[in-house]
Amino acid sequence: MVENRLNEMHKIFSKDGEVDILVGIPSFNNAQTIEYVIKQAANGLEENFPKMRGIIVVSDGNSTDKTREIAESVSLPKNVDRIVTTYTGIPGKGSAIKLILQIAEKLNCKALAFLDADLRSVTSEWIRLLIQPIFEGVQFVAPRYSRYKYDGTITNQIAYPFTLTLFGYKIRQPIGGDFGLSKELIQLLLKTPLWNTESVPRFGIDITITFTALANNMNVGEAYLGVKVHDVKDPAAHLGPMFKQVVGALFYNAYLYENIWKNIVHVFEPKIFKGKIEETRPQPFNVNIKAMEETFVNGFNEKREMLKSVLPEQIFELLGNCVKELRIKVEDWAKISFNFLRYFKYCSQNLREDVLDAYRICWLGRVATYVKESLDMSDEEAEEKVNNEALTFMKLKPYLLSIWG
Ligand SMILES: Nc1nc2c(ncn2[C@@H]2O[C@H](COP(=O)(O)OP(=O)(O)O)[C@@H](O)[C@H]2O)c(=O)[nH]1
Ligand SMILES: [Mg+2]
Repeated sequence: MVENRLNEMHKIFSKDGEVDILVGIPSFNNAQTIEYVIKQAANGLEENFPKMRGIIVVSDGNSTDKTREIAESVSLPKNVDRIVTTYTGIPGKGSAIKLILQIAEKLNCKALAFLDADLRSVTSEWIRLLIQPIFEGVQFVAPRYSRYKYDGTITNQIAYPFTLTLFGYKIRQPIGGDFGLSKELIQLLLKTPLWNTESVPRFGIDITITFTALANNMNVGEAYLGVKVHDVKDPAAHLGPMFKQVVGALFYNAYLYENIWKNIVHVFEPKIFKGKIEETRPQPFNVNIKAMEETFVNGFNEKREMLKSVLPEQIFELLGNCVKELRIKVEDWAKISFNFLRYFKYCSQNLREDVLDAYRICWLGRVATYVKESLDMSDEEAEEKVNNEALTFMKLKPYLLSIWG
């Protein structure tokens, strides 16, 4: 069925020769922003790669607003084609991305950039910064943004420190979503066995892209894209399912590549690509410290028996003390996190959801601590704090290896 559709697309879009660059946009109810994102993508292809053939693919999750109609109607430059399509299978960002990867492979594209459909700060320069390095031999380009100190709470407390600990790579936004990919990475991703998990077809796709590139020792770079303005989410109110999908996928990737990361001890700095990006300050917003702390304390009490059975005794006690003090220091957070990673590997499928939810509750306790510790910090100072904390995780890698067995 998918194969038929892909063959059809191949017939239409390959008739005048090869498509060089594909810009893929997963969308779901983005009627407010999709036109702007497509226009910036099209301008980026026209301005920066005028001699190449580009195609914009919108892979939509059956939006109930006018996302697809708007996407079909945006006018495009001569060197840019378009496909607006819906994917089949598990509803989620990962399924949308998989269809884009399949189209890119079928059309034999040389480079692929992903852009989120809810972006308000994307410019045509983003396309140059995500794609040009691929033509220069980089195989994976991750984004780097200026973000408000309380934005990116899953990234700062989990995805970034784990990426650094496991692979030694300072990829600051491993789940940023706006990526540049080479042909080799597209092929590897299509082959990952993790499509069968419950999380990778959903929000677990971004960490899967990053870990697949790092585990396969690809040449990686970062593109500095300035401020990321998109639809913001409050950690206590909106990030429940997303947390479980991102972290579940991170854990699955960690098991898949354990024999690779076990041997990595050095820190690598990716090459950073910079361009004409306007410097503006990220918009501050409030997070609800009290709501996070309440969920942490109440959640710990509700899940006490389960936590006691899944965590080693000292770690359970350590967590109990954190609840009493309403504070999770970064060293403790690293140890708690490593124990969840280790436990999840052996736990039965029907317990996984509950274990991830318990880790989510701890994470809210950790985010509350981080927010309180950084109240008086500038974004730059908070950035330095996040970097130092990730290095603390990395220094505790021997502890992770000791409990891994
Ligand atoms: N096709 C499709 N796209 C999705 C789905 N969920 C999210 N997306 C898209 O994935 C991108 C990132 O989602 P978003 O909710 O902004 O997540 P965040 O920015 O990572 O917090 C956006 O372009 C969404 O439209 C889905 O179920 N199907
Ligand atoms: Mg978003």
